[in-house]
Amino acid sequence: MVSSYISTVTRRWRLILIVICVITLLAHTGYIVSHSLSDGTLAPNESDQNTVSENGHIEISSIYKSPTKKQSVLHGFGGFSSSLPQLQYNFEPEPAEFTRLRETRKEKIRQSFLHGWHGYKKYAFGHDELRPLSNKPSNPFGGWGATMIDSLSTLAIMELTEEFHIVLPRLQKINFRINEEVSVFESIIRYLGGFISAYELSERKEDILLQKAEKLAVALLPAFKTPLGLPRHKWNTQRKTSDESDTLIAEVGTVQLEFLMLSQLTGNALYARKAQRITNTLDKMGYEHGVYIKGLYPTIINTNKGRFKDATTTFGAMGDSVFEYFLKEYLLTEGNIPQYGRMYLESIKGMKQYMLRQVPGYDMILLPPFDTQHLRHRNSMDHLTCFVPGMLSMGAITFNQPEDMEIAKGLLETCVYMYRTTKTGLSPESWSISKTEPYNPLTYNKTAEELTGLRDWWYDANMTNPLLSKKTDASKTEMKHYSVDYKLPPVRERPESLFFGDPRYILRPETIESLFIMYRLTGDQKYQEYGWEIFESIDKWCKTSTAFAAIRNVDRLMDIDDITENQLDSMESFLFAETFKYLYLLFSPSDVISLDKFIFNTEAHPFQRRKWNWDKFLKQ
Ligand code: DMJ
Repeated sequence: MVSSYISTVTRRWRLILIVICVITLLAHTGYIVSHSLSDGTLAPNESDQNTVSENGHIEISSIYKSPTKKQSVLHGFGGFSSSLPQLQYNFEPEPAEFTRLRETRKEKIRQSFLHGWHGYKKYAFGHDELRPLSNKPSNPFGGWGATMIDSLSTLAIMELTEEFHIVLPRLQKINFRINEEVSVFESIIRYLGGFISAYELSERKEDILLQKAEKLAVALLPAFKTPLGLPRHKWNTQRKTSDESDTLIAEVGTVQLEFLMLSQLTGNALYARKAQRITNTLDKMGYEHGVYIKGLYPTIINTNKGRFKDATTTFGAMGDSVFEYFLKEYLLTEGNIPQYGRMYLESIKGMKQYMLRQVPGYDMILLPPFDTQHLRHRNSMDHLTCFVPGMLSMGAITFNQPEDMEIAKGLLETCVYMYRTTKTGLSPESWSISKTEPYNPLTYNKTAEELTGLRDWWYDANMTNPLLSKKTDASKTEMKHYSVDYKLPPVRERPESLFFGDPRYILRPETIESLFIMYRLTGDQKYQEYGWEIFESIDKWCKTSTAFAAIRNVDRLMDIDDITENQLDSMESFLFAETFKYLYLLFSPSDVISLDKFIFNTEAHPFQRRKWNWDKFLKQ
């Protein structure tokens, strides 16, 4: 009895020992990996190790390997180094006094973010938005808590860990099946992008974030069941219906990053393939679909026919992020799918050839909407277009197109000018300049005297080229790096032909986004200083007793006591997702969310760049 008992026990122990040995062996060979890696490290040579099963599911175990070195997730994957050209400037070590200034500014931005966040938590937690004057909640995005979810990646970046964890238990309650039409685009960029980014920034520890991301994607997928896979504009996730068959080019071209990421993280290739189908559809479009100029997609598209209903291309409202995503898909996938880079370059070529305008005598470049059928430009530009300088500058380095960097700088000067020239220091939603001419690098940013001088010099062999003499224009100042008493040049008088179309400032981020990117790419302190001025104006004019409000008219100077009269009872969630995040990063050390390690979705949710066999995965 006793001996048989002992031998049973011994056998059991042997079995346990064998199991332990097998587990250890598998862990060493990289076969066992959990979702909760401590530092989010992706094995440096993982691109050779992915396996895709027949049903399109990737073996998750083959994607991640045990980390070798503990590193903050804000610095990216330990082993990842891109094989594409380096984007960020090689920053020199900062002098201590500059670090103090930068950190003080960063902390002020964080405090302002917290002011708004606490107001939202107190009066509207779990709702989409807080109305910052009446302190009532509002729910324009399905009521799933847009501000709460849009804020997650910013909370992680600002290292507000406790606040981040306050949100997580609320996520369980969200039901994505509701009898209401929601915007497919907004749900993808704010919610899906927000969940995925937060999951990564939680070091892939908080599985609830990935689960919610997938649940939302599954609820939205039926909206993609159209003849060419183009998603509907709005979708009722309960009834699985939509009242509209037309949508916008930005809306069909702004799902790719999120769906590629979701597939990569879940191992389910379905999402990435849905996204790729849209990209392939766009890629094949020509005259018969209403595309008159290669790469310049018009705005309104019918999802049943896959044909455009107008001929106007814009890099602003309704068009913007389709162009942004071509480049970012290329960066996310490490150039593994050349199609993305080609489509980006085709669009930029068309834009440069047809759409850019310059303002005589100023360093401003305008990018107005353009009628691709009749080759006619408009005079207007909107704030949304101000993401373009950031995109173009990254594309300039990625594809070695130095001219694009100059254009990016000129466009950014226009966007910044719209802030600096108003009474509040905030930019209007849109503006128009009637006196412009086609952009020409030979005459761009030359004063009337310089141009006359050039003409005279051309005819007079004894004269010296006036451009070789010293520039006096204040805007053409030298690049500075770490000055603690930097003075921006005074703003120039408005050209007579400049008018504000929509004088509101609705807390938009695009100019700050471009300032952040341009600063990280050039190291030019001017961009930080511009950003600081904008932050001070937001803090002065938009702050309410509980949060931040949009502004009715940026060119109205109010007595500081009557400030609310010029405020609107609205605070979009992108204030937390984008505006404060880009400001904070503008004053963070340059290796925090480095652009060589991360790309941002269009709602500023960072995704880690990675090496992976995307092409093989999509072909399965
Ligand atoms: C954001 O929701 C996104 O950036 C989107 O691409 C367009 N604009 C708003 C912020 O202005």
